[in-house]
Amino acid sequence: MLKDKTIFITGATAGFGLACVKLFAHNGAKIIACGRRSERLEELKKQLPDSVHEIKLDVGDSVAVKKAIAALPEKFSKVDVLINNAGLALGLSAFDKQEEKDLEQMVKTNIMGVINCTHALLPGMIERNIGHIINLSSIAGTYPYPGGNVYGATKAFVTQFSLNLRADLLGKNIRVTNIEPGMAETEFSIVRFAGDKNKAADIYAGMQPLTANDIAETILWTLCRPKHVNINRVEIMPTQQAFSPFAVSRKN
Ligand code: NDP
Ligand code: 8X3
Repeated sequence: MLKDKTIFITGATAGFGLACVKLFAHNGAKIIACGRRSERLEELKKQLPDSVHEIKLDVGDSVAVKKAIAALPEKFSKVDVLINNAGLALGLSAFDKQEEKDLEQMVKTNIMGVINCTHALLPGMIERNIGHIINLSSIAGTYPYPGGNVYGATKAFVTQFSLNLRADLLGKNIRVTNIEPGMAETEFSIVRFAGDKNKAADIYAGMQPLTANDIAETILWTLCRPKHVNINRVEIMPTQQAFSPFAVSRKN
């Protein structure tokens, strides 16, 4: 289904990104897999030697992003699809209790990472008049929750950036899709709780969360729509997750 497509995936060492690498390679794509953990990237390359070009990359580093993209080998140099997936939440405390370095890291990765990769790859797509940008936002970018403060705001940026890109790209053969998942069991909560696996497991206790593969299959579906069809946004939740009434603080 993806034969002859070259797909640049950030955050390819775990979760949604890793599931995308495997599913898309299986469907015939060439993949540029990015992440900071080089041992995992090497393992991917070993598993999929013909399909994967791996790059150790921090997406928040704009110089490194430009350098890596300029140095792509010929076979992987014409990127058709960018999947801005790398991202993280750090902490679930009220804003005043959050660590400053964690707030900076979320902004750098979730916002600047998306800007850096898009800015570096979009000109090539415009020149070749073909492309598809898939951004990983979240339901946290639309619906507030306690402790979501900066993480949710970074995802609101991603959602609005996706829509604004669509406006800029009208008349060009470049599609933009914003993916907005709810609870999905990946390494996301382990990262959020600084490696505390028990705390992470509690988030998904007694319910069936989305899987990384649910998201990879959703992205594959958006990629495989006919060229004249742009899926603007996909909001996707576990059946066992829904909305609550507004919270109210009452006097006793
Ligand atoms: P994981 O923690 O499983 O994977 C995150 C990936 O991002 C890893 O490959 C990690 O690789 C990479 N990453 C993190 N920081 C950087 C960085 N600075 N530079 C490059 N790569 C980086 O999480 P998910 O797969 O669940 O999350 C993927 C995306 O989906 C994120 O943007 C997240 O916000 C979003 N999302 C997740 C949901 C969930 O419930 N799981 C729901 C909604 C959205 P490495 O550490 O090797 O750099
Ligand atoms: C991740 C989903 O609800 O934990 O973006 O914020 S949630």
